[in-house]
Amino acid sequence: MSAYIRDRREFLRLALTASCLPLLPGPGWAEALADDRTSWYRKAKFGMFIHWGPYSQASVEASWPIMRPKPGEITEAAYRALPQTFNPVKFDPHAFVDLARLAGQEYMVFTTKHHDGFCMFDSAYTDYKITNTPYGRDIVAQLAKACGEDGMPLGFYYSPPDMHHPGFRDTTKLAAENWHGEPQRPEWPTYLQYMQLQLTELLTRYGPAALIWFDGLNDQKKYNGAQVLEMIHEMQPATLVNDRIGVDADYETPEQFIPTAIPTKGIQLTGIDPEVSKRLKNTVPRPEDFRLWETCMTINNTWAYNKNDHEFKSEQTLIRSLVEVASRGGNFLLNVGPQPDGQIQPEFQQRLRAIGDWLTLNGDSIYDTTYGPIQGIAGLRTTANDKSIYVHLFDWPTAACEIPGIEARVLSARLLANGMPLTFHQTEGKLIIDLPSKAPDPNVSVIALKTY
Ligand code: FHN
Repeated sequence: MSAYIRDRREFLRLALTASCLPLLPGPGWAEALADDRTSWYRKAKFGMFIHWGPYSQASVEASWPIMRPKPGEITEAAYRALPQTFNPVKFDPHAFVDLARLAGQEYMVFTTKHHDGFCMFDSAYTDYKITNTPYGRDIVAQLAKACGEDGMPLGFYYSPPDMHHPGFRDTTKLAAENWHGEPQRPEWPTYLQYMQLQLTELLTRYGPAALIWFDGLNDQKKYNGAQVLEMIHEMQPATLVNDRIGVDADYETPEQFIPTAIPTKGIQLTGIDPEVSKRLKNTVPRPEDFRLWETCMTINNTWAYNKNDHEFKSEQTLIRSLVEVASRGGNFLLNVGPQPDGQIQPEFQQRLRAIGDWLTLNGDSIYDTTYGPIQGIAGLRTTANDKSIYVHLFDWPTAACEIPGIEARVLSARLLANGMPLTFHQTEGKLIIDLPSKAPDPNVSVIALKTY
């Protein structure tokens, strides 16, 4: 594990234990981070997304079976009955944290409430919750405690759409009829208040909330996002917020795709004009124009556990996706959907451990880096920090690697995985690096260029 990770984790562990978890951090803790709020996130680069709830018993996606029912799939009544049998007796929060650590994932985001409205925490404002199941215990509390003990930043996914609350929609109808929500109804303000009360529970009961991952779907302005942000930051100033409650907030969240250009402020990632995208594709923005962003992605095709989904991405695809994201300055939030018994399936574990093994040798080229100075060369990606440029090679060149456009003066070059020094020469902005015949890594090999 790179020195950077050890030191940072030590800082976090001290900061968190000194704050007498699970109570809120002591005075000054959050404020100390508040003025440098995104620093830990920019350094962490790689996180674990967790989609988990009673729906995992039915091998269906979270919430969508009642919002957009498909013939032959589970009925709304059967979906709503799932909590009655939910009993993940093998759930061990430390196992989730340990797997994230083995994968090299430096933060976690957990579904506290998905669109179906079921709460994986013991909310005082609803009976539709984990403590009213055969399992009976607060999952969020256990995960928060385990994360606090490990110094693992924990974020809360929270869905503003809520199919269960009568203020969000007329619940005498099937969700399929009004899942967008009905802000025109007089009951709507009661839902906004419910949402604020639950966010208050999440931000005052479970220790530091690294971030709130809203998932507002469409017409997000109806949630009064600016007011929600203000309330969040009154309780925890350091908590980051994503872009899915109708306000830009701290970072953008392309889902299941990696932007082809480095995101910049004012340019939307999705639906970008192809011409604009092409023009932006290989440009390297000024740091002040960069827009913080995070791609979230599944390992197979489903967010929730699905025993029938065997389309697992290969470890090479996942490692290269992490490199692709990091090379454009983004974070990579890779998802697991735990089984109904509380364990994470072996196919996910195997891939996550493989990514972790790669990061153990090459993590310095990902953690605490930003987008590299060279973009748009097939089979080659770059990341950078203040002292180095990291060249990621997807395909191993035969004798030498020729990189145009590196303006910084290169002081040394080495293979990151094994430290092997490399000879090179640099003329008119072109860098030519002599390479051994065999690639050090079958997935992505990294050359570290010291530039300062
Ligand atoms: O509808 C959800 C979906 O179930 C999943 O939670 C993803 C994760 O980002 N977000 C929404 C789809 O955009």
